[in-house]
Amino acid sequence: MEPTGVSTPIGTDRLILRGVATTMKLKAWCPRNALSKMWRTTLKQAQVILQLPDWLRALNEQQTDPFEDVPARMDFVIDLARKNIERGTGGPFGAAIFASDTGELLAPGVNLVEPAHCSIAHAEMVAIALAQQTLGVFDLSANGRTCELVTSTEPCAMCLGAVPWSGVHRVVCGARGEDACAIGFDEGAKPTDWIGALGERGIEVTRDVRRDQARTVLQQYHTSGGLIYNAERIDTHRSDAASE
Ligand code: AZG
Ligand code: ZN
Repeated sequence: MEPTGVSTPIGTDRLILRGVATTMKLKAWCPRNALSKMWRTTLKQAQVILQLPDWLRALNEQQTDPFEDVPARMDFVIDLARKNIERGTGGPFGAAIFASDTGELLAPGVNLVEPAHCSIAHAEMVAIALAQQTLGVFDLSANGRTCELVTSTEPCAMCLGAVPWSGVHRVVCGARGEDACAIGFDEGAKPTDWIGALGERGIEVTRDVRRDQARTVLQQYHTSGGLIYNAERIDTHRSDAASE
């Protein structure tokens, strides 16, 4: 069935948001320069689809047993990261949302930045959004649920920002941000005491679970020539920028 709007719960394999833009050149009224040709972006047929790779959809359907403990949950997301690079379906990051008490897998996520042409499609964001779509809530703590985000590499600045609004009660991390930076990823500026800041909001952080294994996947990606897809920036603070 074709999507008709925002936030339609459709299962754990696909996330549809509004907003595919078409860019076209058209004549438009421009207040400063009178009528001029300019690029305008329209939002007709607006949708963004983040779809899990086929292998992960299949794996998710088979995966019915709960994950009893934290190391088992971490092994699962590290395996997602490894498979994501081996199958060529995205960057070296895996994540998942689990029900903390039962260990039920609520939604997996892998990094889809490159295949989805979407800079926000980090593994953690995909897992959070899919869990919310599946449960039909924007807050994973709704209905008394206690959920945790387990991620093969600790959250970057963007994903860290998303955590308090997701409703998770705990974040479990494998590799450290510095391990991702060591192979060239830009993980953004995080508060020095980001763990304390989450703690003040009642969100516990557990670090370094299977760190060596998680770091090995990052290094495997690097040595196999995987794309390090940081944005190219124009440095507006350069002293010579104005003269160019
Ligand atoms: C990333 N860091 C994490 N933790 N997860 C992703 O999906 C990333 N993509 N780039 N840096
Ligand atoms: Zn991120």
